[in-house]
Amino acid sequence: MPDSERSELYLAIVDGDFDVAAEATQALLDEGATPTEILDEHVVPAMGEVGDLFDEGEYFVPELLMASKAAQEAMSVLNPLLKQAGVERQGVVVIGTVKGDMHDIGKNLVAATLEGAGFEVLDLGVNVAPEQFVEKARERRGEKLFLCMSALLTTTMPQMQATIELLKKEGLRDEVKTLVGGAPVTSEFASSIGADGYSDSANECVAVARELAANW
Ligand code: B12
Repeated sequence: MPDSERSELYLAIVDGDFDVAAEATQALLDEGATPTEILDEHVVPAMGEVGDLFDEGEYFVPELLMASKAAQEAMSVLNPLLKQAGVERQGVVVIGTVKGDMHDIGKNLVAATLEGAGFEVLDLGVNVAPEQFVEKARERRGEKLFLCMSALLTTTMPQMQATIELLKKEGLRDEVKTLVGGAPVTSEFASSIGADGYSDSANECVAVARELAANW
């Protein structure tokens, strides 16, 4: 994208200027942009460019960390608004990034968007072991329960299958809908491990969860 078409927020994220990201987010809100538009048109594509720069060897881990901090500053302004937008209660979501994986920007976007769409969200954070997911699911038995797992590393994707297998072993599999996502995850992978749903974006995840809730 040429510099002239990039917003101040987009550039703040790509350049890792975390001290201006919150202010730039507020400026977009003041101009009338909705929180979802800001996510889809600024935060997510900017992180995509950061990923490309990393892939091309232009950026290294310190630049990634600065960019993530800037994206998180933007999210700190958007999260309360996404939550406020809440409508009728849709079900309970237990969400986390799988064991061995510390990436949480996408997971946090999905959590905030589901919360904004009316789901009660229990965020277990990062590096969540199968046992922790299953324990939390057991606590909320009897409700419309969604277990959402995020993975950004190919090496941690097998933890999703391990969690689904543990749900089966513990006799909980039929009571919980499992959704998986994260950059390396595909719908083929989701089907191959027996997950109930997959999406490559936070908004689409809401649509998938709503459909599953409607057909519970
Ligand atoms: C930011 C980042 C980091 C940050 C993370 C900060 C944070 N708090 O999250 C830091 C610097 C810490 C980091 C560390 C590492 N990283 Co990193 N990182 C990235 C980067 C650039 C962006 C990820 C991101 O935030 N994307 C933006 C979000 C919005 O997108 P997303 O996560 O995909 O989420 C969206 C969808 O996937 C979906 N989604 C996500 N979760 C879920 C869940 C459900 C249920 C559903 C339905 C949907 C869904 O919705 C989201 C919103 O639209 C990617 C590159 C890339 N292109 O992805 C590399 C990348 C993921 N990292 C990589 C690597 C290798 C590492 C390190 C091993 C580097 C190192 N040598 O130390 C460590 C691993 C640490 C660990 N154990 O986890 C590799 C992974 C390669 C692979 N094939 O496994 C990537 C792909 C970079 C690369 N090309 O090499 N990283």
